[in-house]
Amino acid sequence: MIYTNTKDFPKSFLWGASTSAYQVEGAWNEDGKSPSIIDMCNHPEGTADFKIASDHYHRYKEDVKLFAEMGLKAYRFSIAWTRIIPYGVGEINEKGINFYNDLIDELIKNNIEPIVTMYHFDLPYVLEQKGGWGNRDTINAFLGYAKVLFERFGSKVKYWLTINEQNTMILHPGAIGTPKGSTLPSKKELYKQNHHMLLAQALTMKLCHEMCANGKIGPALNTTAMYQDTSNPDDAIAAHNWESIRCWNFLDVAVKGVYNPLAWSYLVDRKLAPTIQDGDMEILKNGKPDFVAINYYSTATIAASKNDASDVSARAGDQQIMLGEQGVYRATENPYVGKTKYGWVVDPVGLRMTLRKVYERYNLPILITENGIGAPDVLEEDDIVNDDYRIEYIKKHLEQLQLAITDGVDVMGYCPWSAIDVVSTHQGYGKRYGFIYVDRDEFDLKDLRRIKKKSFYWYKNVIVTNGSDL
Ligand code: BGP
Repeated sequence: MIYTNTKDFPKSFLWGASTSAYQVEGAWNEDGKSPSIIDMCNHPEGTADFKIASDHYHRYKEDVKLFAEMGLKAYRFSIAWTRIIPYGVGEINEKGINFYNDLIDELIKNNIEPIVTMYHFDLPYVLEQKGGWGNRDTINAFLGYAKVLFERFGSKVKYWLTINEQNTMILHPGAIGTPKGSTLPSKKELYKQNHHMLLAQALTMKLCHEMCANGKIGPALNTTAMYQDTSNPDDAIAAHNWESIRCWNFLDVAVKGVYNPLAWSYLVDRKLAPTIQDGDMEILKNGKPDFVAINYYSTATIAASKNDASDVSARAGDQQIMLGEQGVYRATENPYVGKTKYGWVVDPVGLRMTLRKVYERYNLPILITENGIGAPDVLEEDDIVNDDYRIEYIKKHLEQLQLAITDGVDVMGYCPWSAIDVVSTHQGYGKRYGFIYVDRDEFDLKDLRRIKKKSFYWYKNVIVTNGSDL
């Protein structure tokens, strides 16, 4: 659809940016924090670990000041469960509470709306040792943690995200890593974990509405539209399979409280379906989100399976390298889209497509909680970082976002990844996403100085003009 006029970004649009605790904070074992599964994982050789990260734990005031200077209206960050309840259940660590209280106060003082992710890949290691998400007790442990968050921060935080990219954790467990000495769980085990996370999420959404009068809560999945490779009807069925298994299987449960029927048939046929206990479906039905958050990076292009081993993609460890599965679908190349240096598809129009599909399917406001380009940024003389490719990437995505708004999609805000440079989930510090450069290398921590990139100034102007000057 080509419009004669595009709609403006809404006045209340949440212009934001994102990070997550383990990728930005550092201080991995300070002030009573216990290790999470992330802290206990092997890191790919040659890449930084998360122990110091961007040292935000010690520099959050300076960082928030920079966020305010950039004009951010919202900041999406995650709270580390391991700082709040180091043993996973029971005793509360007041030092952890204080850190997030101070951070939230600092944001509010600077007119920045805090958007809190409750769980971003970092399960307390003590719970992992008891079976992690495969153990049903973890549902109650999560609910106990959620209760503490709502009690302590509920009067100040309006927007909550339950679990970040549950579909990444289930479909690409290798991207998050596994604690040293353990192997990747089987698919059957992963779908059991998935069911437990879905129950925890539904109970948490209900609890949020009971405890926080103004609270708004939603899931934050990695959601992307797909294209079928050709007009071959078999490609169309395969692409539909992919979409149902990768996206709707997670979102349908989160929003409608039911498993996606196509994905469920696949799970049953492959003997992967989780055991549903009495009362589970009711729990899922009673958890209702107020909005849907999406992390969007790439689209997939899908062809019919050849039903042999060649269906399975080689780079299964990466969350945006689309997977194939024998007898279900295979991923193919799309000649109409670009790619980042790391092989992630760049497809701004795909964002519009994704927003249209999600809105039409669920009719809930949408918050974009991640989108961005990872690149090996270079710090030039006189503290300059010329990240024109980032400006180009975000500009094109915002143009499509505006078209989606014109299409009638209710988009609440845009929080690109990332507010400041952070450690990549599995590709170290060389792969940067931030508007603010952090002066450190993979292993040389240098002075961790903060430097505004070119994109910082550009995004500031976008915000100040409420998106009218992209
Ligand atoms: C998402 C994660 C983020 C972040 C981002 C970029 O899947 O939610 O935590 O890491 O991807 O990914 P990467 O760091 O692997 O480039």
